[in-house]
Amino acid sequence: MAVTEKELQEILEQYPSKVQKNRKKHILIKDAAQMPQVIEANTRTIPGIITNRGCAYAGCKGVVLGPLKDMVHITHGPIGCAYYTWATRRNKAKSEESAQNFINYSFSTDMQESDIVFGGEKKLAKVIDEVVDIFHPKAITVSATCPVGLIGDDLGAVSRAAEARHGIPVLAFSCEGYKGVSQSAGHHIANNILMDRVIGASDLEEAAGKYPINILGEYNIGGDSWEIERILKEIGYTIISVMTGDGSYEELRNAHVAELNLVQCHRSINYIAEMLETKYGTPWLKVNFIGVNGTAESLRNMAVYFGDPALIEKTEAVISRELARIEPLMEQYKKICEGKTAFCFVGGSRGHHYQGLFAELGIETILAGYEFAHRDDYEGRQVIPTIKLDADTKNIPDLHVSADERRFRLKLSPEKMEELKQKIPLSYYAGMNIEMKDGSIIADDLNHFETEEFIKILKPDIFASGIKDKYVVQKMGIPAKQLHSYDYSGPYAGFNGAVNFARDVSMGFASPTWNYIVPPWQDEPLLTGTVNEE
Ligand code: CFM
Ligand code: HCA
Repeated sequence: MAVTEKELQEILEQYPSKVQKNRKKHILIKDAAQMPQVIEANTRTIPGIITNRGCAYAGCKGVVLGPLKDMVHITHGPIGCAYYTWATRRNKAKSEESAQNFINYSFSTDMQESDIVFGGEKKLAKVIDEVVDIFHPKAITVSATCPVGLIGDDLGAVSRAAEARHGIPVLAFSCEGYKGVSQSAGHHIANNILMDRVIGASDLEEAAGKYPINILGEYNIGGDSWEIERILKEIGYTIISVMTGDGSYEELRNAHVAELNLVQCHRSINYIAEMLETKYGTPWLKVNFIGVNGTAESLRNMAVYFGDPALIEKTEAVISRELARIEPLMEQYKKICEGKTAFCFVGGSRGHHYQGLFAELGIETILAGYEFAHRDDYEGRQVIPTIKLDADTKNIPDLHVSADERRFRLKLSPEKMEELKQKIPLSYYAGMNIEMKDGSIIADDLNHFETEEFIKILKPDIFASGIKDKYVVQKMGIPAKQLHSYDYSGPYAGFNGAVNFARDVSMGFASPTWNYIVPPWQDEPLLTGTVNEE
């Protein structure tokens, strides 16, 4: 099933003309002949439209800071904001018996009407004092919600005074929900302050183990990071820090000693990847540990980067052993999944990352999109291959490309790019538009109206999205899989994750439940018009 230009136009025509003009720029039918196809992204949602997007506070406190387990994260605002970011994302964390872990707590100033009228600064200072008294954390974060910005509470001043009182870092994040156009603004705010105050703050000069790496943009949803770490540790990597899944303040302080930064979710953390490269010269490599092929390819690229024959050999050994183990299982699920179609709409990277895993099961993604990604996530980005710098000159050996040129990778001439491509494997960041099949739909900031319209036309076999639209679509008779929280399941990353995903998706297809639901299009006409009796 595909959507024709005419059908797309019919959906859009139901909007007032101004909205129609706007939404048209956010939806594409993939056509390789027209590449590069431009899509509008990272712009404000039209008021009144039901979007799936979150806010800057959700992106800062909920996404990037929340998983750091040994810090107390205080929400300065009404209780609903703290509640919304309390464990629903399923970012798991565990600690040794003696280490601090506040992951199960939700801390909030519980702002009331009187605080809005008279100001909430005193209340915030009191909450910080109570937190220090009761929990003795190493560090605290304070995140702003919408009303804080509106009434002008000075989070920075309160936090600085608390730092002086207690002698621990109290980091203030001005991530008022309304900032920017989505949670993406919050990622950036969190990235900047973590880089400024935490990352690289320790005196450590060298990593204790071989092949030291950081894993950026991996949040341990449903245990993903634990599966990725299992594989990497077995190959012989030393994981300095994970940002920020099951991560900690202590680990982040050592992040500067890593020799390579892996970037799993590019959208939420590319700012830190870039800043680490500028400040410490640590290159970054885009990886994708979702899907069997994605995982194997990422492992191979990492091994090439370090270039050690023993590491390359061990990588291949682990890959072959894992493949031999999981392939029969994947094959068994493939029998159920083969030939099916998926609708895949998630935040800022999963809408793309999961397509490979679907394809491995024989499922074609016919519509995909991001809630809040930027244009480079759709259109791809030219990234210079990640390669180790010469220790003395800090240049790339034999390639006449200086560290600075590599840093400002987009400024390289096409000739130099070509020269690089010929000599070393290319680690570019291919966007969604490049990889999807012709005829498929690519939609940015899809809303609930459009979701229902596309579902009616495409009738996909599985709907992969989030909590906000899952149930509407399930009631239309289509199995839904949450790709944010994994619906209480996981991990879905790495080799074991691929099998878990295959099992869950197959269960969705095999369940007899769907036969009891009559989708609306079975007893309602899709198109209205008069029938010619002749
Ligand atoms: Fe990155 Fe994420 Fe995502 Fe994201 Fe998110 Fe998430 Fe997501 Mo929900 S950091 S962009 S802001 S991969 S919380 S773990 S699932 S929307 S696609
Ligand atoms: C967020 C978090 C979220 C929401 C998930 C959903 C997550 O955007 O604030 O809408 O189902 O992954 O928990 O993206």
